Amino acid sequence: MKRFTDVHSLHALPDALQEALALKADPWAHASFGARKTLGLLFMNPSLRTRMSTQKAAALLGMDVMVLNAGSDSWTLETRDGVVMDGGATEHIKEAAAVMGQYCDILGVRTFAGLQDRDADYREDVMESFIRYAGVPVISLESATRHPLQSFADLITIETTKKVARPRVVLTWAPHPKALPQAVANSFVEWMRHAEVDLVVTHPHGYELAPEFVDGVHVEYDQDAALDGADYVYAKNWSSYTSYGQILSSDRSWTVTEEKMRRTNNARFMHCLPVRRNMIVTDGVLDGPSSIVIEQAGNRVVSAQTVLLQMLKAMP
Ligand code: AN0
Ligand code: CP
Repeated sequence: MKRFTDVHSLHALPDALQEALALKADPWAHASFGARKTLGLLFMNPSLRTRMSTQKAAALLGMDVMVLNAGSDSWTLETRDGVVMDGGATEHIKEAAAVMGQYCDILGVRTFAGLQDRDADYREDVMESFIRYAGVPVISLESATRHPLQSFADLITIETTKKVARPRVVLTWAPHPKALPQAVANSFVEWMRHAEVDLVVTHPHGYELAPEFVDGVHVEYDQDAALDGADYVYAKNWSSYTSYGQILSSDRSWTVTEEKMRRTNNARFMHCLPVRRNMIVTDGVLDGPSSIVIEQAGNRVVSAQTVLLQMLKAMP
Protein backbone atom coordinates (compact mmCIF):
# COMPACT_ATOMS: atom_id res chain seq x y z
CA MET A 1 0.00 0.00 0.00
CA LYS A 2 1.60 3.26 -1.20
CA ARG A 3 -1.17 5.53 0.03
CA PHE A 4 -4.09 5.35 2.42
CA THR A 5 -6.55 8.02 1.37
CA ASP A 6 -9.90 6.26 0.93
CA VAL A 7 -11.69 2.94 1.27
CA HIS A 8 -10.16 1.67 -1.98
CA SER A 9 -6.64 2.03 -0.60
CA LEU A 10 -7.07 -1.25 1.29
CA HIS A 11 -6.72 -4.30 -0.95
CA ALA A 12 -9.60 -6.12 0.69
CA LEU A 13 -11.69 -4.44 3.35
CA PRO A 14 -12.94 -7.72 4.93
CA ASP A 15 -9.33 -8.89 5.38
CA ALA A 16 -8.32 -5.53 6.88
CA LEU A 17 -11.26 -5.73 9.25
CA GLN A 18 -10.24 -9.23 10.36
CA GLU A 19 -6.68 -7.98 10.88
CA ALA A 20 -8.00 -5.08 12.95
CA LEU A 21 -10.07 -7.39 15.15
CA ALA A 22 -7.01 -9.61 15.70
CA LEU A 23 -4.88 -6.57 16.62
CA LYS A 24 -7.60 -5.31 18.96
CA ALA A 25 -7.45 -8.66 20.78
CA ASP A 26 -3.64 -8.71 20.90
CA PRO A 27 -2.26 -5.16 20.35
CA TRP A 28 1.40 -6.10 20.91
CA ALA A 29 1.34 -9.10 18.52
CA HIS A 30 3.65 -7.29 16.05
CA ALA A 31 5.57 -5.22 18.59
CA SER A 32 8.81 -5.11 16.61
CA PHE A 33 7.44 -5.24 13.05
CA GLY A 34 8.13 -1.53 12.62
CA ALA A 35 11.51 -1.48 14.35
CA ARG A 36 13.98 0.91 12.66
CA LYS A 37 11.19 2.51 10.67
CA THR A 38 10.16 6.13 11.19
CA LEU A 39 6.69 7.65 10.89
CA GLY A 40 6.43 11.40 10.31
CA LEU A 41 3.16 13.22 10.99
CA LEU A 42 2.46 16.68 9.58
CA PHE A 43 -0.54 18.56 10.96
CA MET A 44 -1.75 21.57 9.02
CA ASN A 45 -4.83 21.66 11.30
CA PRO A 46 -5.41 20.86 14.99
CA SER A 47 -5.93 17.33 16.30
CA LEU A 48 -6.25 15.42 19.55
CA ARG A 49 -7.36 11.90 18.57
CA THR A 50 -5.62 11.50 15.25
CA ARG A 51 -2.29 12.62 16.58
CA MET A 52 -2.35 10.60 19.81
CA SER A 53 -3.92 7.43 18.36
CA THR A 54 -1.55 7.34 15.38
CA GLN A 55 1.47 7.82 17.67
CA LYS A 56 0.18 5.07 19.93
CA ALA A 57 -0.42 2.78 16.94
CA ALA A 58 3.15 3.34 15.76
CA ALA A 59 4.48 2.62 19.26
CA LEU A 60 2.58 -0.70 19.31
CA LEU A 61 4.51 -1.63 16.16
CA GLY A 62 7.89 -0.47 17.48
CA MET A 63 8.17 2.50 15.11
CA ASP A 64 9.78 5.86 15.87
CA VAL A 65 7.49 8.87 15.40
CA MET A 66 8.16 12.54 14.63
CA VAL A 67 5.30 15.06 14.73
CA LEU A 68 5.23 18.53 13.20
CA ASN A 69 2.56 21.20 13.46
CA ALA A 70 2.86 23.30 10.31
CA GLY A 71 3.04 26.99 11.04
CA SER A 72 3.68 26.72 14.77
CA ASP A 73 6.62 24.36 15.25
CA SER A 74 7.62 24.32 11.57
CA TRP A 75 7.42 26.95 8.81
CA THR A 76 4.14 28.20 7.39
CA LEU A 77 3.46 26.26 4.20
CA GLU A 78 2.34 27.42 0.76
CA THR A 79 0.09 24.85 -0.90
CA ARG A 80 -0.89 26.56 -4.16
CA ASP A 81 1.05 25.80 -7.31
CA GLY A 82 2.92 28.43 -9.29
CA VAL A 83 2.35 31.41 -6.99
CA VAL A 84 4.81 34.19 -6.18
CA MET A 85 5.51 33.52 -2.51
CA ASP A 86 5.42 37.13 -1.33
CA GLY A 87 2.79 36.50 1.37
CA GLY A 88 2.84 34.81 4.76
CA ALA A 89 4.02 31.34 3.74
CA THR A 90 7.74 30.62 4.09
CA GLU A 91 8.12 27.20 2.49
CA HIS A 92 6.30 25.33 -0.26
CA ILE A 93 4.67 22.00 0.51
CA LYS A 94 6.70 20.49 -2.37
CA GLU A 95 9.98 20.91 -0.51
CA ALA A 96 8.44 20.20 2.90
CA ALA A 97 7.00 16.85 1.71
CA ALA A 98 10.18 15.84 -0.13
CA VAL A 99 12.40 16.69 2.85
CA MET A 100 10.16 14.85 5.34
CA GLY A 101 10.37 11.88 2.95
CA GLN A 102 14.15 11.94 3.40
CA TYR A 103 13.79 11.39 7.14
CA CYS A 104 10.75 9.10 7.30
CA ASP A 105 9.64 5.74 5.89
CA ILE A 106 5.94 6.60 6.09
CA LEU A 107 4.33 10.05 6.28
CA GLY A 108 0.92 11.12 7.53
CA VAL A 109 -0.62 14.47 6.72
CA ARG A 110 -3.72 16.34 7.86
CA THR A 111 -5.02 19.04 5.56
CA PHE A 112 -8.62 20.27 5.90
CA ALA A 113 -10.76 21.65 3.11
CA GLY A 114 -10.30 25.40 2.66
CA LEU A 115 -14.07 25.61 1.89
CA GLN A 116 -13.43 28.46 -0.58
CA ASP A 117 -12.66 26.66 -3.85
CA ARG A 118 -14.79 23.54 -4.21
CA ASP A 119 -12.96 22.24 -7.25
CA ALA A 120 -9.54 22.54 -5.58
CA ASP A 121 -10.84 20.84 -2.42
CA TYR A 122 -12.53 18.00 -4.33
CA ARG A 123 -9.45 17.51 -6.54
CA GLU A 124 -7.56 17.03 -3.26
CA ASP A 125 -4.87 19.41 -4.52
CA VAL A 126 -2.93 19.57 -1.23
CA MET A 127 -3.05 15.85 -0.37
CA GLU A 128 -2.17 14.85 -3.95
CA SER A 129 0.71 17.29 -4.07
CA PHE A 130 2.03 15.97 -0.77
CA ILE A 131 1.80 12.37 -2.06
CA ARG A 132 3.53 13.32 -5.32
CA TYR A 133 6.53 14.91 -3.61
CA ALA A 134 6.85 12.79 -0.44
CA GLY A 135 8.63 9.89 -2.16
CA VAL A 136 7.39 7.50 0.57
CA PRO A 137 3.94 6.01 1.38
CA VAL A 138 1.44 8.55 2.73
CA ILE A 139 -1.47 8.16 5.15
CA SER A 140 -4.31 10.68 5.17
CA LEU A 141 -4.93 12.02 8.66
CA GLU A 142 -8.04 13.76 7.18
CA SER A 143 -7.95 15.46 3.83
CA ALA A 144 -10.28 17.95 2.16
CA THR A 145 -12.91 15.35 1.26
CA ARG A 146 -12.27 12.28 3.45
CA HIS A 147 -11.21 11.03 6.88
CA PRO A 148 -10.42 7.36 6.24
CA LEU A 149 -8.75 6.49 9.57
CA GLN A 150 -11.89 7.76 11.29
CA SER A 151 -14.22 5.81 9.00
CA PHE A 152 -12.23 2.61 9.48
CA ALA A 153 -12.49 3.08 13.26
CA ASP A 154 -16.23 3.72 12.84
CA LEU A 155 -16.60 0.47 10.91
CA ILE A 156 -14.63 -1.45 13.55
CA THR A 157 -16.86 0.09 16.25
CA ILE A 158 -20.05 -0.99 14.51
CA GLU A 159 -18.69 -4.49 13.78
CA THR A 160 -17.74 -5.02 17.42
CA THR A 161 -20.97 -3.67 18.98
CA LYS A 162 -23.77 -4.64 16.58
CA LYS A 163 -26.65 -6.73 17.88
CA VAL A 164 -28.20 -7.56 14.49
CA ALA A 165 -26.48 -8.87 11.36
CA ARG A 166 -27.47 -5.87 9.25
CA PRO A 167 -27.97 -2.79 11.43
CA ARG A 168 -29.80 0.34 10.30
CA VAL A 169 -27.17 3.10 10.43
CA VAL A 170 -28.37 6.70 10.28
CA LEU A 171 -25.99 9.55 9.51
CA THR A 172 -27.67 12.74 10.68
CA TRP A 173 -26.58 16.32 10.10
CA ALA A 174 -26.70 18.46 13.27
CA PRO A 175 -26.13 22.19 13.81
CA HIS A 176 -22.73 23.78 14.53
CA PRO A 177 -21.69 27.45 14.79
CA LYS A 178 -18.73 27.18 12.39
CA ALA A 179 -18.50 26.00 8.79
CA LEU A 180 -17.04 22.48 8.80
CA PRO A 181 -15.81 20.30 5.92
CA GLN A 182 -17.89 17.46 4.48
CA ALA A 183 -14.93 15.06 4.90
CA VAL A 184 -16.15 13.00 7.86
CA ALA A 185 -19.64 12.61 6.41
CA ASN A 186 -18.37 11.78 2.89
CA SER A 187 -15.96 9.22 4.23
CA PHE A 188 -18.47 7.61 6.59
CA VAL A 189 -20.87 7.14 3.67
CA GLU A 190 -18.06 5.78 1.49
CA TRP A 191 -17.08 3.15 4.06
CA MET A 192 -20.62 2.23 5.12
CA ARG A 193 -21.45 1.42 1.50
CA HIS A 194 -18.86 -1.36 1.79
CA ALA A 195 -20.29 -2.63 5.09
CA GLU A 196 -23.16 -4.97 5.94
CA VAL A 197 -25.50 -2.15 6.99
CA ASP A 198 -28.62 -0.32 5.81
CA LEU A 199 -27.46 3.27 5.53
CA VAL A 200 -29.77 6.28 5.73
CA VAL A 201 -28.52 9.86 5.46
CA THR A 202 -30.65 12.70 6.83
CA HIS A 203 -30.06 16.45 6.60
CA PRO A 204 -31.93 19.68 5.85
CA HIS A 205 -32.41 20.73 2.23
CA GLY A 206 -29.25 22.32 0.86
CA TYR A 207 -26.92 19.94 2.71
CA GLU A 208 -26.82 17.26 0.00
CA LEU A 209 -23.38 15.65 -0.11
CA ALA A 210 -21.38 15.39 -3.33
CA PRO A 211 -22.99 13.05 -5.88
CA GLU A 212 -19.87 10.86 -6.09
CA PHE A 213 -20.48 9.93 -2.44
CA VAL A 214 -24.27 9.72 -2.17
CA ASP A 215 -25.58 8.71 -5.59
CA GLY A 216 -27.81 5.72 -4.87
CA VAL A 217 -27.76 6.24 -1.09
CA HIS A 218 -31.08 6.49 0.81
CA VAL A 219 -31.50 10.17 1.72
CA GLU A 220 -34.41 11.08 4.03
CA TYR A 221 -35.12 14.76 4.68
CA ASP A 222 -37.38 14.02 7.66
CA GLN A 223 -34.99 13.34 10.55
CA ASP A 224 -37.68 11.66 12.69
CA ALA A 225 -38.53 9.23 9.89
CA ALA A 226 -34.84 8.48 9.40
CA LEU A 227 -34.35 7.76 13.10
CA ASP A 228 -37.29 5.34 13.34
CA GLY A 229 -35.84 1.89 14.00
CA ALA A 230 -32.21 3.03 13.83
CA ASP A 231 -29.57 0.78 15.44
CA TYR A 232 -26.85 3.46 15.18
CA VAL A 233 -27.18 7.24 15.12
CA TYR A 234 -24.04 8.90 13.76
CA ALA A 235 -24.25 12.69 14.16
CA LYS A 236 -22.03 15.14 12.31
CA ASN A 237 -22.20 18.69 11.12
CA TRP A 238 -21.00 19.70 7.69
CA SER A 239 -21.29 22.88 5.67
CA SER A 240 -23.15 22.95 2.38
CA TYR A 241 -21.61 21.30 -0.67
CA THR A 242 -23.99 22.89 -3.17
CA SER A 243 -23.65 26.42 -1.69
CA TYR A 244 -20.06 25.56 -1.04
CA GLY A 245 -18.79 26.09 2.49
CA GLN A 246 -21.90 28.02 3.59
CA ILE A 247 -23.92 27.55 6.77
CA LEU A 248 -27.53 27.38 5.52
CA SER A 249 -29.19 26.24 8.74
CA SER A 250 -28.64 26.56 12.44
CA ASP A 251 -31.90 24.78 13.23
CA ARG A 252 -31.54 23.37 16.74
CA SER A 253 -34.44 21.00 16.15
CA TRP A 254 -31.78 18.80 14.44
CA THR A 255 -29.80 18.43 17.69
CA VAL A 256 -29.83 14.77 18.79
CA THR A 257 -31.83 14.57 22.02
CA GLU A 258 -32.97 11.77 24.35
CA GLU A 259 -36.48 12.20 22.96
CA LYS A 260 -35.20 11.59 19.42
CA MET A 261 -33.17 8.59 20.57
CA ARG A 262 -36.40 7.08 21.92
CA ARG A 263 -37.63 6.76 18.30
CA THR A 264 -34.78 4.38 17.56
CA ASN A 265 -34.26 0.68 18.15
CA ASN A 266 -32.29 1.41 21.32
CA ALA A 267 -29.62 2.88 19.05
CA ARG A 268 -26.00 3.52 19.91
CA PHE A 269 -24.92 7.14 19.52
CA MET A 270 -21.70 7.84 17.58
CA HIS A 271 -19.69 10.98 16.77
CA CYS A 272 -16.10 11.31 15.59
CA LEU A 273 -15.36 14.04 18.21
CA PRO A 274 -14.58 16.81 18.96
CA VAL A 275 -18.28 17.43 19.64
CA ARG A 276 -20.10 20.59 20.72
CA ARG A 277 -22.44 19.65 23.57
CA ASN A 278 -26.06 20.74 23.29
CA MET A 279 -25.50 21.82 19.67
CA ILE A 280 -24.83 18.46 17.97
CA VAL A 281 -26.12 16.30 20.82
CA THR A 282 -27.50 16.92 24.30
CA ASP A 283 -25.61 16.18 27.52
CA GLY A 284 -28.25 13.55 28.31
CA VAL A 285 -27.43 11.48 25.22
CA LEU A 286 -23.68 11.97 25.37
CA ASP A 287 -23.46 11.11 29.06
CA GLY A 288 -26.07 8.36 28.83
CA PRO A 289 -25.75 4.62 28.22
CA SER A 290 -26.37 4.76 24.47
CA SER A 291 -23.25 6.80 23.72
CA ILE A 292 -20.24 4.85 22.43
CA VAL A 293 -18.16 7.86 21.39
CA ILE A 294 -15.29 7.06 23.77
CA GLU A 295 -15.01 3.46 22.60
CA GLN A 296 -15.24 4.77 19.03
CA ALA A 297 -12.32 7.15 19.67
CA GLY A 298 -10.46 4.26 21.31
CA ASN A 299 -10.76 2.32 18.06
CA ARG A 300 -8.73 5.00 16.30
CA VAL A 301 -5.63 3.21 17.59
CA VAL A 302 -6.39 -0.14 15.98
CA SER A 303 -7.55 1.59 12.80
CA ALA A 304 -4.19 3.36 12.43
CA GLN A 305 -2.25 0.28 13.57
CA THR A 306 -3.86 -1.91 10.90
CA VAL A 307 -3.07 0.62 8.18
CA LEU A 308 0.53 1.05 9.36
CA LEU A 309 1.00 -2.73 9.55
CA GLN A 310 -0.31 -3.20 6.01
CA MET A 311 2.04 -0.46 4.76
CA LEU A 312 5.01 -1.96 6.58
CA LYS A 313 4.22 -5.40 5.15
CA ALA A 314 4.27 -3.94 1.63
CA MET A 315 7.76 -2.45 2.12
CA PRO A 316 10.92 -4.04 0.74
C1 AN0 B 1 -13.23 18.66 11.94
C2 AN0 B 1 -14.16 18.31 10.79
O1 AN0 B 1 -15.36 18.43 10.92
O2 AN0 B 1 -13.66 17.89 9.73
C3 AN0 B 1 -12.44 17.46 12.39
C4 AN0 B 1 -13.25 16.29 12.79
C5 AN0 B 1 -12.42 15.08 13.06
N1 AN0 B 1 -13.99 19.16 13.05
C6 AN0 B 1 -13.87 20.39 13.52
O3 AN0 B 1 -13.14 21.19 12.97
C7 AN0 B 1 -14.65 20.77 14.75
N1 CP C 1 -11.88 12.52 15.24
C1 CP C 1 -10.71 13.15 15.02
O1 CP C 1 -10.08 12.98 13.98
O2 CP C 1 -10.30 13.95 16.04
P1 CP C 1 -9.06 14.95 16.03
O3 CP C 1 -9.44 16.06 15.09
O4 CP C 1 -8.93 15.39 17.44
O5 CP C 1 -7.86 14.22 15.52
